[in-house]
Amino acid sequence: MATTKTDPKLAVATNGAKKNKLYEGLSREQLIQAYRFMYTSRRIDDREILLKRQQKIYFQMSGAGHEAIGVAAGLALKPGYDWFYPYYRDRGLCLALGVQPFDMFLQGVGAAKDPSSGGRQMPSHWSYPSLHIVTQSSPTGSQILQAVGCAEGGRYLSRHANAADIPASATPDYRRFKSVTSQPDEITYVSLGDGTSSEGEFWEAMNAAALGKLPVIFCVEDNGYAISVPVEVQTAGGSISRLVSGFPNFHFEEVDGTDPVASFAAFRRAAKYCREGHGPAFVHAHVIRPYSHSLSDDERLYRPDVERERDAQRDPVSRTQMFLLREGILDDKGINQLEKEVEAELQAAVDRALEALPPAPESVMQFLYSPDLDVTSSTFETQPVVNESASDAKKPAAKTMADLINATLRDEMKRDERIVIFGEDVADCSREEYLKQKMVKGKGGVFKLTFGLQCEFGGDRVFNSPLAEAAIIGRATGMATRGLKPVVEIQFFDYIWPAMMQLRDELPTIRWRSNNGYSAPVVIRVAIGGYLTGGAIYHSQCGESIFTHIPGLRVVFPSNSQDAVGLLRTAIRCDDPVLFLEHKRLYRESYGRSAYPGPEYMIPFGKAKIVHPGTDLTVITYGAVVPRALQAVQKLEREQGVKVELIDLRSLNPFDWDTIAASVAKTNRALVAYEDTLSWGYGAEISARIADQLFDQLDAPVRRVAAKDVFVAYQPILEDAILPQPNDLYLAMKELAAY
Ligand SMILES: Cc1ncc(C[n+]2csc(CCOP(=O)(O)OP(=O)(O)O)c2C)c(N)n1
Ligand SMILES: [Mg+2]
Repeated sequence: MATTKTDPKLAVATNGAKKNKLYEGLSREQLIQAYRFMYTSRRIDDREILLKRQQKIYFQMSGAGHEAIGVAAGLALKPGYDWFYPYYRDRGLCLALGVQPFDMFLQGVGAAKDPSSGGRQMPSHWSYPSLHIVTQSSPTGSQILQAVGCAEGGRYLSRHANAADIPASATPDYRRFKSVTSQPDEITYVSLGDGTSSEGEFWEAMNAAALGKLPVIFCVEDNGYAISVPVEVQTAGGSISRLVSGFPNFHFEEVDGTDPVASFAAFRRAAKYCREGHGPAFVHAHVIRPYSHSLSDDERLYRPDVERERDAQRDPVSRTQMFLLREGILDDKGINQLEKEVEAELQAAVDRALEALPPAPESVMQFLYSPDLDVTSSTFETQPVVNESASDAKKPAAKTMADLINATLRDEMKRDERIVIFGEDVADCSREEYLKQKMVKGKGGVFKLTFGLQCEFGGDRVFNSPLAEAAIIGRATGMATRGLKPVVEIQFFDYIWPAMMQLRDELPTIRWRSNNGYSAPVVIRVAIGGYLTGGAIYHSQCGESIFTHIPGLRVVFPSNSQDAVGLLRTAIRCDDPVLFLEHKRLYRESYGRSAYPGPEYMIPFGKAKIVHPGTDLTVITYGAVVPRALQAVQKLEREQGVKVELIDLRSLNPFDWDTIAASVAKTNRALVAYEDTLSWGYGAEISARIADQLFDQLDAPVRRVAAKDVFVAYQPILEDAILPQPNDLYLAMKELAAY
């Protein structure tokens, strides 16, 4: 509970039983404090509205009508102990948790010293690490799955006390920059509006919380509207409580969220249920929205006066004031004095905030990636350790990419207890008794990349998720926020799209939008690509440029076993989120096999590899096109004597511009080859950069070879015609060399 600032002299002098009367556990002083928070919240809204009209701030979102439920939650839960994923109407909650009005005005003006984002995020998008209020975005509902992951992370850390330790001998990794804490009975709070309960991610989160019996309080603040859409058009039957009532393991509350005492009681019961470990709780709070949705909305266009007046009767601020008067807790004088104090405090806060300096324009790129651990640095450059001196018979066998990814995951899990692996089918067997009784061998992924890991490390470190991609990424993000290292799997790149909101608007934005207050260095392994003869349209897609287009996300794409080891280890140890693309066709290819280069082998990101040196033409590629291009390069050299320099980029963001530039300076010709569809693809950016920055070096146009601008078809004849083949590459190289 936040510390009280209320002057005890404000309270009406009482004696006897009344003095010590409790209201659902709240003392008279606490009720005065609650009123102070509520009144402050409303008056901050009013102030901000004025400032917005004066064009001194740039956006306003009010918490009006939601003050009582928010303050009640803040009083029932513990800042800096429990965890909070609020939404934009939770001004009352944030004040009760300890956020200062001045901090809120700093958000409004977008000050450099705004502690939530340094001027990067809108006001009412809360982020206060010391209070455990986790950075908030703007998509409705994308915080809910992260809250579930946060609760899972807390539970994991409580059960794995050693996970917090970092051996002094360990080479530097992300753990050095993450302090992890957890409490055995902590709760994660998450709130949302009634409209937001229509988002699919809400239902995925409810399911995951129920399955895991997780200590999450879901609070639906039901003001009856989502902008202009009324609840009966939003929620079948008009009641979210009714719809969720079948979820098992939940404690349910439905409460008048304009009544602080009833709201506090509901939260206290919910919190008790969660702290005792029974499972999640659902608080459905009926509130009002006395102001329009935001300052850009005029609710009179869709709400008649009669309805708005009916709501006004339930205004939580005036209701609470009446309650205090009725109960003899404050008299008129006390109310007046409290309100005057709040006004004076807000005036001073506004005056100071308006003087606050804005952020420096030069700072815009700061905190897109970790400022502590540079993934391109020599920290991540180690040499392979293979017993080369062994006699031929004893030399370690060359292994497939699939084998070596599995070996790398195993070694990293041994080294770092914060690593958890989950996704669809990644466990050996969810019904562990079958494994224990040796009735089954275990699956370990549809491509068997995680085979044996559950058996070795246990079902709480390697487990199957429900079939819900957004939930995989959202939960992983919440866990990583708590300091874990989730290494999750998306079974097929073709099915990554349900997670796109998390992948585009959440995961890569967390560090930047919180001004380095939070980070979530998740690793996402994704099986990608075609050349499968029969993979067809939904098992063959590429599309990496959609992800290299996202600032804040690292993207790597190995073409052989040894690179897969080095890049995956770097991905796991680094402090940024990484999309790790694994080409299905390369998993078990004979091309590019190698012995395991050892448990410390790493490759820095942004370092290409010259697969074949040459002087006549530069070919820039990656992934499954590397072996195809190599065939073409060898044929061209054999038949025409043309020496092609073949560059495997290996990592796509960051990418190795220096190697490209040095090669093109030598060959004066460049071809970019990739498996994805030709237009608007990854090669377009590389070609544009070459044309822009190396124009003087070129003796020929920059060319691209890629897939046709169509989906990948099932019939192999069609697939061959669609995807770039060695002969397409050969012809393009030959023509460009002769240009
Ligand atoms: C995914 C997404 N879709 C649309 C919006 C635009 N939008 C912002 S708030 C809002 C309505 C939310 O209503 P509700 O969940 O009931 O919350 P309330 O504002 O009423 O508290 C909409 C449609 C958004 N921010 N995110
Ligand atoms: Mg609403």
